[in-house]
Amino acid sequence: MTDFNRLSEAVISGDFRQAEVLTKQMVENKVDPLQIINEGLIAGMNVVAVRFKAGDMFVPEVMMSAKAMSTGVELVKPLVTESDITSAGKVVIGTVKGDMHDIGKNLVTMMLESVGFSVIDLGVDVKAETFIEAIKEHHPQIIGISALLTTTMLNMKDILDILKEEGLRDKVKVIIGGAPVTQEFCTQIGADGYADDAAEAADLCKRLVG
Ligand code: B1M
Repeated sequence: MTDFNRLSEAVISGDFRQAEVLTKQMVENKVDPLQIINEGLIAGMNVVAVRFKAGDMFVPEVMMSAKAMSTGVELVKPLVTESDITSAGKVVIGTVKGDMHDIGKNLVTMMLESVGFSVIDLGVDVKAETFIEAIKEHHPQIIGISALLTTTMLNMKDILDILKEEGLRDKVKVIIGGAPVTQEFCTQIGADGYADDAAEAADLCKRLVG
């Protein structure tokens, strides 16, 4: 079994202490931080996703897996975001109203910071009005909205509507993402871009700020 497999197993079994020990060991052994995330932590979470869907894992167990994943990500984060690039731009990000999923959003945040964006993270269950207040306060070039539920992704449209009402739509680009979100949905609600994963989100933001 490779170290990546062991780390995936720790995520799957929700053993956050083991995830911490293994991630620390890999960091000390100078393993590429993005490989730790993709081949260890996300690989484990992908198995959790399949088992949750099949009814072989339940919410409390998935929460333990999420905790193990976040424990690993927090340890790797400083290495990925250790960058002396001056700010590439400002992004306000959050998970849409009604939705508590934050693992993907946190990875997108980390990836954006690693390519030099300064990111204001509004957290989860973020109301459209909160995005508006943040735009007025921080003047970002981009807002990023994440949704993991087919029900809550519909709330993304509310944010675009309220941006128009407030006369802010042409002042900020809007990007969206999350497991149920597609390019088709992005076009349908009139957002400026969709990204399939965190690395794509960083590329998209770079393109949008020109
Ligand atoms: Co939830 N959950 N969950 N869950 N959960 C899903 C999403 C689900 C698909 C599982 C399933 O049944 N198959 C399902 C939704 C079904 C649907 O809508 N059709 C579901 C459900 C039903 C629920 C509850 C309703 C369960 C319940 O209570 N009965 C409940 C809802 C709570 C709420 O939000 N109101 C719930 C709760 C939870 C937990 C709390 C247990 C936990 C979340 C912990 C946390 O986030 N802190 C959880 C988890 C972990 C999952 C699964 C298993 C994994 C999600 C995840 O973290 N993936 C998920 C199954 C799945 O997604 N297939 C599931 C790993 C992460 C790295 O990927 O988030 O997709 P992802 O992010 C990717 C890309 O999507 C993209 O980049 C990321 C990195 O590459 N991306 C963006 C994400 N955001 C982006 C934004 C961008 C750009 C790219 O621009 C701004």
